[in-house]
Amino acid sequence: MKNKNSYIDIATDLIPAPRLAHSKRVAENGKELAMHWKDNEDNAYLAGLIHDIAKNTSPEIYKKKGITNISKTLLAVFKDFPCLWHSFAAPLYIQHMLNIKNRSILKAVKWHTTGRGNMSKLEKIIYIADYIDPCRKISTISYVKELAWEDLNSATFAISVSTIYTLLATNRNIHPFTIQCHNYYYKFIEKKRSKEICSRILKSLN
Ligand code: DGI
Ligand code: FE
Ligand code: FE
Repeated sequence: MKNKNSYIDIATDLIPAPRLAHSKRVAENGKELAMHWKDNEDNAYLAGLIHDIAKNTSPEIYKKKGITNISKTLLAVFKDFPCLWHSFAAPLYIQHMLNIKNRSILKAVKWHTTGRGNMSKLEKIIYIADYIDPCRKISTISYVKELAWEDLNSATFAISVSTIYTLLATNRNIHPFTIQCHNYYYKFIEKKRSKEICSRILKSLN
């Protein structure tokens, strides 16, 4: 792998300015969380920096860039869940454009939007670091931030509640991995705790 500065240069070339500013904040948040939870800080920084690198791409753009091995499953994601293409399709783009092969980084990027059951520490860190970026302007951010320093699983559960609630309230379809993430962390957390988190999130969203 290259050093941090060369990845920042590559990211600056490939990511439009406002998105780059968000990506740098997610990288910094990710690094801080990794430090706190004793995970690899460099991997967290890099995953945060590139997590949205495939935003505003499409199967057409991939083909133009010479990325031809797009699976049918990915094409279906582009059609049925356009918001999720940029995360699910990112590993292909990152391997092709940046030659990053580190599987834990690729997975953290892939799952940053939906989450999933049984995530690695880095996957949870990037899922959370992305959500708590102030650009999102969600009322739940400060509470989720608080949870993230106490317990990654509680923060992950809180985000899944917030995401599903918001999707339902705006009549959007819910991806099976979004639900898988919710159910996994629902079961993981003590019932009294999940009830408390859920009511805090819903109160804050209403
Ligand atoms: O890329 P960002 O804007 O930084 O944030 P993100 O990757 O978390 O994407 C957020 C968007 O993804 C938001 O509009 C909600 C959407 N999303 C997350 N889970 C699902 C979903 N959209 C649908 N339709 N279904 C999902 O399960
Ligand atoms: Fe994203
Ligand atoms: Fe993001």
